[in-house]
Amino acid sequence: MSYYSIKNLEHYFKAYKKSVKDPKAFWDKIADENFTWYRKWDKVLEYDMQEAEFNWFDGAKLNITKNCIDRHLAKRGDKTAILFEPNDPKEEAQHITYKQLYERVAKMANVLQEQGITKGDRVCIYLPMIPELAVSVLACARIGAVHSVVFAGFSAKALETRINDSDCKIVITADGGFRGSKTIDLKGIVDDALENCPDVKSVLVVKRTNAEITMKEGRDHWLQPLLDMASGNHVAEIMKAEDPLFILYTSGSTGKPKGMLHTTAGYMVYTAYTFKNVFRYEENDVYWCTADIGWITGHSYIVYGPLLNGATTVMFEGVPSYPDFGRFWEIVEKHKITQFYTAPTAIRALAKENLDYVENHDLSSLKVIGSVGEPINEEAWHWYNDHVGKKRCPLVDTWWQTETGGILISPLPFVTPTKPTYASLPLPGVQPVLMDELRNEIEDNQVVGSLCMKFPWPGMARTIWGNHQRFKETYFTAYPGKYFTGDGALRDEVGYYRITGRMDDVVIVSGHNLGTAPIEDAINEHPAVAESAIVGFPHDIKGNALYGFVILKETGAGRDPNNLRKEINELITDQIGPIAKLEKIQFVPGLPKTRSGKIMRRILRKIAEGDFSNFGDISTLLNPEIVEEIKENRI
Ligand code: 6R9
Repeated sequence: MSYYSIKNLEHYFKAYKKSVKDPKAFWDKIADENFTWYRKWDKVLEYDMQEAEFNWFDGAKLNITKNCIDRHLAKRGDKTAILFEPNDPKEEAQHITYKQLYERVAKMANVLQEQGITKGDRVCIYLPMIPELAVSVLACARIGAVHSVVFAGFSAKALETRINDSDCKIVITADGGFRGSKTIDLKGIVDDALENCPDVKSVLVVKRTNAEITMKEGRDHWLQPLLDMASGNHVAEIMKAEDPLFILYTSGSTGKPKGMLHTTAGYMVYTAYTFKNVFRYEENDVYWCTADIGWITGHSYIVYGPLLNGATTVMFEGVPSYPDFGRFWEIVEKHKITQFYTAPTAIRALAKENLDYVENHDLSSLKVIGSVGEPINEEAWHWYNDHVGKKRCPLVDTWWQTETGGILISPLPFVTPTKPTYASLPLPGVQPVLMDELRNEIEDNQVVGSLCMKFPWPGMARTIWGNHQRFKETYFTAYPGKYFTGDGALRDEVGYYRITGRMDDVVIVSGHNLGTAPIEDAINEHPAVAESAIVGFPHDIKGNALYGFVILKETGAGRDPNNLRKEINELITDQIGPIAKLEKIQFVPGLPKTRSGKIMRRILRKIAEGDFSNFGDISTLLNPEIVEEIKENRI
């Protein structure tokens, strides 16, 4: 029996059972029947959960772009692969067929090789949501270079850290980017970042906004003339199953961002399989995920998963509010979108606006709607289900992470009955467990525990670039023998999972994971700041927003607090990006600390939330009196 495309609940249970009883046989068959290989594997899986070593499809040889593009050419050459919808609705959409995509990727691959990029080199991609972004990603994979896409909303400092951490040789960027009514000076940001990146030898620049920029002699090249000269054919590099495919940075709860490394064969098999089943993609569907390719959702479910299935995938350059709050629905109507995948923060923002924005558009093409990035609250779930899905389209609440490569827990449309706020059941091959503080498995229903995985799946990250020890410590030591997700969850009586949120110091603001530590580091650089602590608190639209508790030095005492607040947020914008700005800043004389000097964030979180009940035991604090004082002056 084939399990590549799950048809109904009984079929799902059979697949699931098989995948747990004999995971190797399960993945062997999926990999064997649905992809093109130069050589097949000798072993499906070898692993060691203690050492965090995973080896999937050992001995196999492949190129992921042969699977994303070449193999579709015979049957789907003239089918639209990428449908580009520009920021400005008056600019025409572009339909890039599989044939055209082949040629564009081939040209880009040839250009990269002419620039001296070879297998294993790291390439930083800092581009807005334009077709060249997907083309660059695929071109890297074509030649075996490791792409590191940095979200084009990150600051120069953040870009610099990421370029240096993975030692990128080249940066692909644009003269600028359009986002709603704004333009963003991407090239200027790259120039600033590169002042401290001595190893970057060349920069390729896409023309998008026609902004005036400076081109550094010998380093910077306009991309188009190079593409024009390049051949439209390219022989793909032959890659081993575990060769690196890409690095993508995600925030850690401490220190610098983690460069999660994904490899070739396992990631391919997993993203293709999950895309097919979670979105139930069928041949003439037009699938749209509103994420940015700068995040994992865009990697797995705008580029790789859809193209591996020969799908038409939409790339949207703009924002949901431009030119008005009807933009998403206008695009759904215009391109007759069948699967629509977005984030709760977008849903909450749109639900606040007049319902006419939705109702003025024909959404009857939709078949499946999805959510990702953070827990979707009940109100948002119902609004989305009622007004967008019209109670007719299953709403798939998909839980996963940068680290997991693909979706792990989600309903399958027309298969799994949905339940508001529940991500529901694990996908075949995924074995979640909930653990209590004593490291015992929680068997009871409705008890929150740490969400862990007790068995590997093909799409999981293999390491943190350059720091396997950190990978092991972050994910595989809290619960020995298991992968710890960092999330809390509970299970209901039928085995559905509900994700309750992060258990560490990562706050999800508008769907973006932000580690509080790097933001504190940024603030502490302000000459008037002595110390700071940042926590998340619930926010109507953003899901969470950031609340900063800041202790000032003597020098800050006489200063206008509002000016200080402005300066602090400017620092954060420079160091990390505007997404990390603080919603509220309270100046405090001290922070609640344990005797070992740890800030008691639990208490600060409660204060930020305005929940003054039950601070728990504060008697062990070094300075219990400070709690009262901070509470009194809460903003
Ligand atoms: C794909 C992505 C991962 C964190 C994850 C969790 C939260 C994502 C969720 C969800 C509840 C969902 N998260 N999807 N929480 N329900 N459906 O978002 O990756 O950016 O690495 O974030 O996002 O807390 O641990 P990433």
